[in-house]
Parts: sequence; C-alpha cells; structure tokens
Amino acid sequence: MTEQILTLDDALSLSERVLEANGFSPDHARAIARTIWQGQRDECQSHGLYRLIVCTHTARSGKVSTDALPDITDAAPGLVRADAKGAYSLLAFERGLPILVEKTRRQGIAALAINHCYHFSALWPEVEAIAAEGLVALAMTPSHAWVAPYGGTKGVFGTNPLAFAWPHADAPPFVFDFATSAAARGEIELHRRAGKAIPEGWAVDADGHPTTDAEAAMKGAMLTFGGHKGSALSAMIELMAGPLIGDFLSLESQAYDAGAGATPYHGELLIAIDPNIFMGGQVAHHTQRAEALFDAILGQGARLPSQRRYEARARSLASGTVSIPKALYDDILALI
Ligand code: NDP
Ligand code: PYC
Repeated sequence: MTEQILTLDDALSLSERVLEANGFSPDHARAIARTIWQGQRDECQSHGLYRLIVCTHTARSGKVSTDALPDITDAAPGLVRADAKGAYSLLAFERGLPILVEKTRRQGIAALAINHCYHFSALWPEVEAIAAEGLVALAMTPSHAWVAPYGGTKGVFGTNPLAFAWPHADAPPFVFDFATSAAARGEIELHRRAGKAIPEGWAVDADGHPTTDAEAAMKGAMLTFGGHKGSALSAMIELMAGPLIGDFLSLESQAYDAGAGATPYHGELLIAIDPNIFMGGQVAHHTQRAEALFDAILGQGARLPSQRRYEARARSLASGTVSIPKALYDDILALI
C-alpha cells in the first residue's frame, strides 16, 4: 500500500483546515484536530487522521453542532457536569478538566460527566491529561449498539471503551485504553477500506453466523472481548456513562442516529482520584509498592499497555513525521 508522509505540523494544520472547511468553529476545530493529531502521532490508525472522514460526515449530516460552547456546572462537591450541547466532546472535556482537578485535589475523588456530546475519540489523551496532574484516572463511554451481548447475536452495547491511567512522577503514566468489543469499530472500518478480512472472533453476520468479512460484520454484530466478562464490563459502562449521568444508552444513540451513520451521541464519565489523599501519610511507601508491580510485569519480559504507543510517539517526534495510506490522504484532501 502506498504511504503518504506528512510532517507533524502539516498533519495538525491539515486537520484544522478540513474541520474549519466543514463548518467547525476555530475552538472546536482546534480541540478535535489536536486529539486526532495525538492519535496519528501515537500510530493509533483507527483514531488518527482517518477520523477526519467520520467527523466531516457527521457535520455534513447536520447532526452535530459545529459551534456550541459547553455549559460547565458545579453540580455537587464531587461532580462537575459539562453539557456539550450537541457538539463534539473534546471542548467540553477541555473546559471541565480544571474544575475536575480542583475538586479531586480538595476531596480525594471527583467525577466529570460530559453530557449531550458526539464522541469519536480515543480515551487515552483524556486519562493522560488527568494523570499529568498527578491524579489516577478512569474514563468510559458508550457508542452505537453495534455489539452483541455474550450469548446473543444482535447489537445492544456500544464498543464501549474503558481507559485507566496511573501517574508516574518522572515518566509517562501507566495507561490502558481498550474497546470492550473484541476490536474497535474503527479497526473493522479500516479492514473494509483496505479490502482485508477481519480475524475470527470479532463479529457475526446479519444472520448471526461467524464472519471474517468486514462488510458483513458491519451489517451484523460485533462480539465482546473475553466472552461474558467483556459483556458484563460493557453493560457496566452503558449504566455508568448512560443512565447514571442522565444520558443515552448505545441503543438510544443508535435510534437517535436514525440511519445517518453519524458519530455516536451520548455521554462520557471520567473519575479522578488523588493518591496524595487516598494514600494517607504514606505516599512514598505505597508508590514504591506500585512500582514493584510494574517491575514484576516487565521482569518477565511482558510489556505494559501503552508501551507500543509511547514508542510510536517517540518515533514520530524524533522523525517529525507521520505516515498514512495515500488513499486515505487523497480522501482527506477531497473533504476541503
Ligand atoms: P487495542 O486492542 O489496540 O489496545 C488496547 C490496550 O491494550 C492498549 O492500551 C494497548 O497498548 C494494550 N495492549 C495491546 N497489546 C498489548 C500487549 N501485548 N501487552 C500489553 N498491553 C497491550 O485497542 P482497541 O482496538 O480496543 O481500542 C482502540 C482505541 O479505540 C482506544 O483508544 C479506544 O479509546 C478507542 N475507542 C473509542 C470509542 C469511542 O466510542 N470513542 C469506542 C471504541 C474504541 P498499546 O496502545 O501500547 O498497544
Ligand atoms: O472505533 O469503536 C470505535 C469507535 C466508536 C466511536 C468512536 N470510535
């Protein structure tokens, strides 16, 4: 496959240009472009520059507000609400974050509920931003009802990502961020674009039969990771980032979409914890015990989640470039 090399600066400015050309206000274009750029820099192909196609389609469908400014409310001592008012989630996160951090430092634990947002992004940039403040972070969100519950064959759950970050004083945080489906929907879309089969165990077709055909998978249902365990985690995410914060389930997001094929519309829940308060007077001792856990993992030759991503980040920053398929680059240019 022919590749197109872009400098990091060009990747960011191209993203902003595409978004602004499709009606996004400068504030939204900057917040969305930055997250897309971070994804491409870390070689997360499913949530990098490819997402410009998805965001543009969603804007052109008339579904998303391209300029609404979020309303930030101090809802309770442990809760800040950011109402995205039908826009993408990222500006709401950016504006809610300082209050989340301030509340967490004051009382040890706090949550940020983002409501009424379109959500396309990876969650690790958000948990990394919370960890950069020295806080432990957890984030989750539903999507569209593409994923069958364990034992079923029809979509009920979203691909429902769960992300966690544990801060380190002098190094990037320990982070994992995964869809609770066997793979992210974006991965299946990329397989379809490339005309490649998907691995077994990712999806069933519309008749409920296992399939490795990406097109058939998108018309059928995706499967959860880890069987009944991923299914239960996915249900938890529906509940915590749906009804608990007064927002849509993935089934409701899908119904609201009404066939437009837009980005899912729902809420997101982020929880932050201050180790300085939770660890009492023994921060150094407990932090050292946490480090022993990471050493025990690495000592066996196993790798930590995000290690691949941090290595990709270092590579991109050293070369000053990112690389995407030429066909994707051409499709992105056609959006302007
Ligand atoms: P992956 O399966 O690629 O990776 C999941 C996590 O596991 C990553 O933290 C990854 O680290 C880690 N990992 C992978 N292999 C190993 C290994 N061998 N040892 C240790 N850790 C490992 O992610 P998904 O396809 O499930 O999700 C991709 C992205 O899609 C996520 O960022 C997610 O937030 C996003 N997404 C967003 C949705 C939304 O609604 N907004 C919906 C669904 C997904 P590393 O990155 O270093 O490989
Ligand atoms: O890749 O599953 C996915 C996804 C859904 C919404 C944004 N990304």
